[in-house]
Amino acid sequence: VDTILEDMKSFRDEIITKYPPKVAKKRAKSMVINEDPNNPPEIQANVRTVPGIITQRGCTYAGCKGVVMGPTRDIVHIVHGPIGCSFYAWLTRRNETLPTSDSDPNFINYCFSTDMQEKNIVFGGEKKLKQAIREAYELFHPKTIAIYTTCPVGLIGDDVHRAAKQMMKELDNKVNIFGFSCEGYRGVSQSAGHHIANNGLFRNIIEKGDYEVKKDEKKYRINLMGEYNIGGDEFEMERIFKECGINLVATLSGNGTVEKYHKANTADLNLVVCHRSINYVAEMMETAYGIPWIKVDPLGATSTVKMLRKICKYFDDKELTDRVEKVIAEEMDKVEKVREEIYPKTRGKLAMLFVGGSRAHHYQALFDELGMKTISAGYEFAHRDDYEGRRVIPTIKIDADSRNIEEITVTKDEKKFHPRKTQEEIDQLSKEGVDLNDYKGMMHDMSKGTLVIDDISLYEMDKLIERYHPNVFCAGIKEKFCVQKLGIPLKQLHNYDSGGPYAGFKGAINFYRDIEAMVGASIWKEIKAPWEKKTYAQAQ
Ligand code: CFN
Ligand code: HCA
Repeated sequence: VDTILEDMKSFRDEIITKYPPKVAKKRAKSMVINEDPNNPPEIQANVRTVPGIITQRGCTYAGCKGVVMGPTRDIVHIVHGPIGCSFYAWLTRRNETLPTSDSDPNFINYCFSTDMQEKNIVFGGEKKLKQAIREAYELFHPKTIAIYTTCPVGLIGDDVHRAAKQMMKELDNKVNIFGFSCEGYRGVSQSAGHHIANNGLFRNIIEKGDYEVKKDEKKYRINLMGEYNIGGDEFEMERIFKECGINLVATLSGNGTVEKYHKANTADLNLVVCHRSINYVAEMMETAYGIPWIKVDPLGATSTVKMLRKICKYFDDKELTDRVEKVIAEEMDKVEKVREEIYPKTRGKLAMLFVGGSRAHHYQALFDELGMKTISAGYEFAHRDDYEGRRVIPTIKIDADSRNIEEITVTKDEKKFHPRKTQEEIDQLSKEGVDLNDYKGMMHDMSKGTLVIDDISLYEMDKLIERYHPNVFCAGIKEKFCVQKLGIPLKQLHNYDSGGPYAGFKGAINFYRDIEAMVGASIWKEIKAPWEKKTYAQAQ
């Protein structure tokens, strides 16, 4: 490993020199050697992909509809646009749902779209959208309908917000209808879509919720934010919280319902799993209602333990702490038994992770537990703080880009300000050493000399693999078969292929087993990468 890390500097420089000068200048800033993990170097992130480069990124619509809003199962999500946009966001993310009864709504299995045609592009699609809303209401009687705009809708200028208002009136306000202007091209990646979704989620749902904690309601109330129940992760977390006596009020948005979101304001604490996608709502809830948020990471058994202890530290209650420690001891016993058996087979192997805006960081802990070394990693669309870990000043500024959303001015004096914790109390907790906000980034947790690449290109990925032959490469479906044709197994960290859950204790065990099977399979040696064949001609 040490030799690899020494070589990485020259590898980086070689890659950059292959690019035309202008491109090289841009890419150089996004490819950095993590020289001092305690004081990570600056990295360029959240900027436009150089046109012509093959990127891993998705679009703003994907971030808004697919990621943040999509998992809410009692909303009818209507995609206003050509059918492909809806089709390609139809269950591919493997966000699981589990209604509690037949009357508990679950619309996730449906794919709602206005299926815009050329005629609608020329003459406008608002009529078609309104008809779609009418039909969806008659067929499914949802309490909430959300509309998502795709690129062509933005280009022709359909006003989905006006359509939403008109339809609410037509349906006698029996259904809450609102729109998201999340056209794919609006931002440089999914990230802009997260922001747009957060603004709409806060304004149209959370703000309309309850603020009163009823007398008979249980204590230790938390919300789980930025947890989307991929492969059942949220179910495993629910299980752990239940064992510990921690009360989960709402999860945003895995297996989520508007009904639960309306109770979110009654929680004591917000746990933020994916900071990238939901930090805006977390900040707004802290500012508006005084509910503090902490970053947590349930990926990896040790991270899960840390998460649980962090929650205990916040509540500072012996009864809770004792119960949680008992759960930790029992669960870790089971985890360790499996880990000890697998560790000798995975120890010393190499991993690379290029995913999204949080998993490329969180999953490194699971590889650490297997004794595997992450030599290179990067996000698709994260921001500098996700890498460098610097504090972002809390702000309640609403993105002016999301049309029809005015600045929200919620003051602490307003009645709805969370009654149980004032800002002064929060400040006091913080002074007492309660780790309210943990602002470490990915680079803090990586070894010295590792190569960190933002928005990696296909070319850079190919070259990384050619030079360092990792034992496993972690990315998504677009990369999967390119990488496997090079003789390297690819683990999808988005949808877990068909596996999961990977969060929590049971998840860690699943992950250990799946990775062991991948890195231990001899079949990969049979696949020859192009450069291992005689006929391979290197492009200059
Ligand atoms: S579930 Fe999350 S954890 S929400 Fe985000 S940044 Fe995507 S859909 Mo794919 S797997 Fe990925 Fe993260 Fe947060 Fe998922 S790393 S790219 S937009 N993501
Ligand atoms: C998205 C969703 C995605 C894509 C996964 C992939 C997901 O960003 O549009 O590229 O394999 O997790 O489903 O990130």
